[in-house]
Amino acid sequence: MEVIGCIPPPRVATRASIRDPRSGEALDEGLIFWFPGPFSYTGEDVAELHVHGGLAVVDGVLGVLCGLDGVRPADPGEFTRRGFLNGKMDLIQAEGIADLIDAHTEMQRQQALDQFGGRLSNVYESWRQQLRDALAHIEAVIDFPDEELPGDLISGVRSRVSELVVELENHLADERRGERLRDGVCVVIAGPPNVGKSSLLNVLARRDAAIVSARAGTTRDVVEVRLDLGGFPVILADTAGLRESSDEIEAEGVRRALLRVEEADLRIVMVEAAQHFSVGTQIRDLLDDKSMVVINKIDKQSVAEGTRLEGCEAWPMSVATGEGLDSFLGALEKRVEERVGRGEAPVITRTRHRISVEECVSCLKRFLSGTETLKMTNVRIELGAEDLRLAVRALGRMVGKVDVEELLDVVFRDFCIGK
Ligand SMILES: Nc1nc2c(ncn2[C@@H]2O[C@H](COP(=O)(O)OP(=O)(O)OP(=O)(O)O)[C@@H](O)[C@H]2O)c(=O)[nH]1
Ligand SMILES: [Mg+2]
Repeated sequence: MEVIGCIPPPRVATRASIRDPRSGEALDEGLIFWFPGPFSYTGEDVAELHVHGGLAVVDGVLGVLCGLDGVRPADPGEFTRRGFLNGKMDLIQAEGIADLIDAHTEMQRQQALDQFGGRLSNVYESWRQQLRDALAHIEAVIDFPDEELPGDLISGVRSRVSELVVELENHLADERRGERLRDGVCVVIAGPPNVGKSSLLNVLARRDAAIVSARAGTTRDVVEVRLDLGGFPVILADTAGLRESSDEIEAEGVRRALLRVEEADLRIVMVEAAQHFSVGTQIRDLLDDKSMVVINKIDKQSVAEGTRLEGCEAWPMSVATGEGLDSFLGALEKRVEERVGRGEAPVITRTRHRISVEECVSCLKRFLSGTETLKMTNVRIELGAEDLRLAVRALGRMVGKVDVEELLDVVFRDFCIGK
């Protein structure tokens, strides 16, 4: 590969003629960036070629590059992995990059960018630092048993650890908001057959994702679409109409529908205006604080304003004419936001983090119960120190400060190639 001219100035877009060094054949007129280490994404010397996007150009340039000695295509996530190994970011930030690449909605993007920026890492790092200080105090008691150490040293550590347990438990009690925002909020449409569930899904998805027909019992499989609702990601599922059926396939559809209803973060329970007084117990049983009631087909029969079903607020609607749809959508958006909307503090975004924080809390609780008695034996203090060590380790694993090797494949497995 020959770039006409010499190495360009660092971090400046430089126009270049890109040629095959062996044949001299021109491959493209493009841009080249030179990022000398350590001020690059990976911390190493990096050159970036910006070429035209046509398949032939990309294939041609890659073909020539891969023919050069010591050059090979990167593995998925390899650039970020190198960046992590060279200390450019910690594991939590690397996961933020992966989430940023996968972000489909505004709120997902904000959360990922926040995580990449290091806010979550800072929280964990500050807890780890405090625990390391606590551990150092306990170790002082072990190392210098005969010295004049302040008598209330252990009780000071205990009260600090108790405060941390409260902070960590508050962090865990986030109703999985961060994870939900990353994965999408599961909203399920359920109700009797033929009330217009699939019609509503199609309107929200803006395409004919589910079959609609005047015959009751049309939908059997769960039909899923992904939506962006005011910046929040939603996985909306349409399900089979709930009724007793001797048809084996429809009965299986109903079984699947009930499973989905059970797992859902939110439920849209749809009934028909003409029958909303007479809905059976199976439908009424679906109504709780996760449910929103929609009374559809008000173009055929009107319903009184303020109508409720089993005490649940209801939205009268006609999917056919669009009446009532906007007001329902506004309310749905609000409910979704309540589930995943973020407060000031950064939240857990992955199960991996949750497991480490839980492990840390259980080590700290063991420390507290092991050091409860006023008369501390050496063995008790040693065991207490070990509990604190394990707690520090659990937090260290999160940012990638310990047990790094075993974590790398898990973290970088889902990355795309080129990052
Ligand atoms: N008049 C009127 N008809 C509607 C409305 N919404 C849906 N329909 C009609 O109602 C029938 C059933 O609609 P679907 O969307 O298939 O109903 P569903 O609840 O998915 O039915 P199943 O899959 O059988 O449980 C179709 O003929 C729709 O065109 C509405 O607001 N007004
Ligand atoms: Mg249907």
